[in-house]
Amino acid sequence: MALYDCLRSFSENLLRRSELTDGFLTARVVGEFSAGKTRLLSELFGPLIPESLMPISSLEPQTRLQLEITYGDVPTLSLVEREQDYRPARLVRPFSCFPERQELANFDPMLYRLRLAVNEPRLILEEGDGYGQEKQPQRLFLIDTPGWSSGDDELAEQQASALMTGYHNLALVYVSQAGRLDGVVNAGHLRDFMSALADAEFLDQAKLLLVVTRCPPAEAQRMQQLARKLVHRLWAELGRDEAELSLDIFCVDFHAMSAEMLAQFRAGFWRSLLEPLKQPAQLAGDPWALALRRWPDSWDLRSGLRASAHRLERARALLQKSRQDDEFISGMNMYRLTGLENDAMRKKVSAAWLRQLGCEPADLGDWSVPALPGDHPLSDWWSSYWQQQLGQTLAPVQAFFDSARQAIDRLTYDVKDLKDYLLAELDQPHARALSALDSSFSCLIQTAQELLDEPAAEKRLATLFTLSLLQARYEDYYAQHVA
Ligand SMILES: Nc1nc2c(ncn2[C@@H]2O[C@H](COP(=O)(O)OP(=O)(O)OP(=O)(O)O)[C@@H](O)[C@H]2O)c(=O)[nH]1
Ligand SMILES: [Mg+2]
Repeated sequence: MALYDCLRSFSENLLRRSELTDGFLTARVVGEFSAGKTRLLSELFGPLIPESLMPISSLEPQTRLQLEITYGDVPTLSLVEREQDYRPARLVRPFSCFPERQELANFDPMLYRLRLAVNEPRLILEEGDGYGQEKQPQRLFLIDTPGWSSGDDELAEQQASALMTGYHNLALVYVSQAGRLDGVVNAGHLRDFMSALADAEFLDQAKLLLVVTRCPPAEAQRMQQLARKLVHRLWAELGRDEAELSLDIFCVDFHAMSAEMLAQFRAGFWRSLLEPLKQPAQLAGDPWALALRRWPDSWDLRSGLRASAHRLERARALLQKSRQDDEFISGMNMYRLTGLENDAMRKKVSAAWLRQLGCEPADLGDWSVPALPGDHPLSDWWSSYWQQQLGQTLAPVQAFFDSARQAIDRLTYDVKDLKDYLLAELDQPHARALSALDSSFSCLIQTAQELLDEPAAEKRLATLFTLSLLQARYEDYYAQHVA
């Protein structure tokens, strides 16, 4: 039960995501009104967004405040005050369903945002946002921005331009309807956008994901080429080199997409978006594995495993050297001690003993098991299980060597036969020490040495836990049946 408690509290602590903070890194989704920006995000997250919180897409200018989508254990939608990507968010109010445009009319788009949290692990930057030095996990933000209006609302126009790029960009996503891509209004907007893109600060190099919506599948290839040419032309007009821009183009028609096509689009979009992070492909993998991979080297248990095995080996080797047949200190007898004072006699026997064992006196007194650093998430398990079990295994060994030292310290001329004397004093402690080394826990330590070559931290730990539970159950069972 004690072991179970240790493991349970460890697993709860390990998976607590309280350390997750807002990163500076963003990917903004930009384009004209009704281009399909909001629709793109809804399609991307699909069932992860509950029906009631699904952002509204319509044919009128719809999105008024920036909508930040980021990671949350459970889906929530709230209004937050947050002026810049690098400022902390202050919760203003939560929503139980997505608000209409008019409901947000009094909130300045430059100061307020909506925040939608979804349980999408790809929105966690496992290694941080690449801005600060720390490599703690942080939230990534995908931000839906208000579209450019048709040109008659100058204020909205200015705001849309101001919100085009973020402070620290992973990528920018530009969305356009296929039919409007080379239209006059959009061409002007795209030019403005490209110059903002050229000035923006990126994690890596400038990165653009261009999504062309309402594109019939038959047109997709031609549209790809056209869009690429257009973007490269505008980029060149800014005096920039093609090689300085990473560009991926997606031509889609969300209305006419099979489930398979949608899945393909999603996978391709995420791959392209997250590519600058250069994170391992199984980013959305097992949360235990991810958490364990962030452990500092000083938390690696392998040195403790090695040290434990080393203690056992030393104990075995010394016990073996300490007795040859019925003789504990070979080649020594009372005749060879004739004429010596008590002290000199004891010194001589002690020296012979140490010579036989091939060690220093200190080696026989130190059987302690190394502790884990105090902040180690397993320090509880280690001290109340591992150290305690290993301590039990080694205590009789320590007791044997203590008895030997005491027997030597009590030696006088009254002893007639040294061999008989030592046998009487040490036979039982020696037998107890040997049998203590033959324990289920020493078997565990021996078996666990095979884990030293296992590269995956999560496998090492899972196997170690399984072995420890097996060993504890065995001991419980054995103790009950002996009783
Ligand atoms: N047929 C078709 N309709 C689409 C496609 N993409 C978006 N739409 C529709 O176009 C309309 C506008 O899409 P939204 O996602 O609201 O556009 P938006 O860019 O967010 O617009 P604002 O928020 O006003 O800036 C919605 O009715 C969408 O369902 C597409 O690929 N094909
Ligand atoms: Mg929108």
